[in-house]
Amino acid sequence: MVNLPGLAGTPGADRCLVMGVVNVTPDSFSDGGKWFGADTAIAHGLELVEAGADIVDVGGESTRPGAQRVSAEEELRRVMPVITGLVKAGVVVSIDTMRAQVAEWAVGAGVSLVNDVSGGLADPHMPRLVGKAGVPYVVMHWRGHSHDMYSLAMFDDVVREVHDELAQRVEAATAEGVDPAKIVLDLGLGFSKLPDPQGPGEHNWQLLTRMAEVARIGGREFPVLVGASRKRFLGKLLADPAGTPRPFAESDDATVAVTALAAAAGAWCVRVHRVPANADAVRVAAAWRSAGRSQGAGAC
Ligand code: PMM
Repeated sequence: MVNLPGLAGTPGADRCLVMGVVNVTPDSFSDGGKWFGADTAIAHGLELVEAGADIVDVGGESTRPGAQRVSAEEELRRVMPVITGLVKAGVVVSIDTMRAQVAEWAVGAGVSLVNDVSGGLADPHMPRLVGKAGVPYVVMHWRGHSHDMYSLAMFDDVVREVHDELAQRVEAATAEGVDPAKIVLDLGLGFSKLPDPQGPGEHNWQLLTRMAEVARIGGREFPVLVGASRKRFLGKLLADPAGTPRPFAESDDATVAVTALAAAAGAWCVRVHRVPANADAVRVAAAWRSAGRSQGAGAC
């Protein structure tokens, strides 16, 4: 396991980290099937590191809206050779899984972080396993499995409700032995959140712009991971005049814009499919924040 900056026992990060995505699935949201073979997936992971990724997130189960679950055996079959290959090459790897069984294998194989999009809700054994392993834990806001996630997208006040539901997950995880200093929160962009930029129920932008409020729980400011890359709410924002959403792979520039804004607002990490421009954007944001701080100091 590698210590990650900005989390317990490590020095503070001087910039937002970049997590590159390797989906070892035939059906993921924007890149399903592209990195399905182990060799291709490992090569892609190494390419992401070369391009500036600090962490490579490996997942073997698609969470796209409507996706059906795969078995734990199939999930493991997909991720095992990829994680083994990347860890052996010295890459800082995270496992994107909702299953304790998969996380347990991955931690044993040397991953540095467990990324659980269900925040411990999908598998009740997950928090205890993570607590025992002592690795950082990404707790994402989640209301249910992908096959019916939009029917769960009902909020009166999305910021308050996501905050309160994440607070419950933090409490449940810490009760099972997870060190709060190792918890990273994720807004769960696109997961049971409505994507229509004009609609009264638009959720993703409210969460992004009020990220700090969502992540302030019990007097502690938790680090935040932002997963906006290629999500539907960007495609909808960039729809053509006829209202046809921009295809996923053509929203990479918008992802970079979100990265710059989120990093400038203090995000701990961004999870992205195309790394190079995002790696530049977090450095721009770091310079922006640093100049802002020194000017603030000068004014006093
Ligand atoms: N989104 C996806 C998968 N894993 N993990 C975290 N922490 N946050 C996310 O927003 C997130 C995730 C779905 O996107 P993909 O299938 O395009 O990778």
